[in-house]
Amino acid sequence: MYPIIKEIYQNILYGQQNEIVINIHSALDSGFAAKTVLDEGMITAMAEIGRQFEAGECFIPEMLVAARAMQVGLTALKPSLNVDGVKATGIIAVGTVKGDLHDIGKNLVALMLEGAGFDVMDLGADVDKEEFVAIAESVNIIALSAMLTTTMPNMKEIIDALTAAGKRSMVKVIVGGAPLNEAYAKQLGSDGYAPDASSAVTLTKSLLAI
Ligand code: B1M
Repeated sequence: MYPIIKEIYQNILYGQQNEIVINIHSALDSGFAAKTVLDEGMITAMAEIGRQFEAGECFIPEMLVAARAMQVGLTALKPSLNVDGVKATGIIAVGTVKGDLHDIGKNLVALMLEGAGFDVMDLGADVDKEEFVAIAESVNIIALSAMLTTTMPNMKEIIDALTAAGKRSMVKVIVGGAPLNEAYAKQLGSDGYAPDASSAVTLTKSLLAI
């Protein structure tokens, strides 16, 4: 790993919010692509925190501190993540399902969609199915995130609630999050699955035929 990328990685592990902003700017100024900074420095650090948590080597406070540094880093990186500069049209609602507080992946999806030119309505985390039903006719796509095996089934509840309200045909529903896969997404009755934020942009464009 390049030294500056390694520093960014460590800034997340140790929750260093000021340092991560400085190092991200310095990496971008030295010619590193935003995607390299994100994938190699930042996402790998979150995966390492997850590994440490699972192994009992760190606890909730450390995960929270890392998550805050990640969020600050994402904000610093945001202006550089607009990949192709082409303005896409469509309104996308994004939200993490009820019972789930993980919002970094969802925020990254929102950020990449915005970068691609979509209008994004960010409903936040721990979102009730009623809230998705309420906005269904105002958006083209609803993008759902779940990070816990226990909250994945809430995606089906949202899709069923849209059907019960007679709104399922008005909106596409796409899903993502670490515990999901293509087969589960099909089983839910969703319109598509994206394993990561850039795939979410590609999927959104293909569903809206852009
Ligand atoms: Co939590 N947590 N956590 N956590 N946490 C995980 C998810 C876990 C895998 C850690 C572990 O044990 N290894 C584990 C889940 C196990 C499981 O269910 N299989 C876990 C657990 C158990 C828990 C608690 C239950 C712990 C406890 O209390 N005992 C608790 C649950 C709280 C709740 O939600 N009710 C909890 C709490 C937390 C914190 C609050 C401390 C914090 C979250 C802070 C925040 O988000 N603001 C936290 C964190 C930080 C993590 C890990 C370490 C990192 C998650 C992350 O941000 N990754 C995570 C371990 C891991 O992921 N390896 C873990 C970086 C992010 C960029 O990736 O979110 O995967 P990710 O998003 C990706 C893709 O998944 C995809 O694109 C993104 C970008 O490429 N994607 C989508 C995501 N959403 C999408 C939507 C789409 C498309 C793609 O729409 C179409």
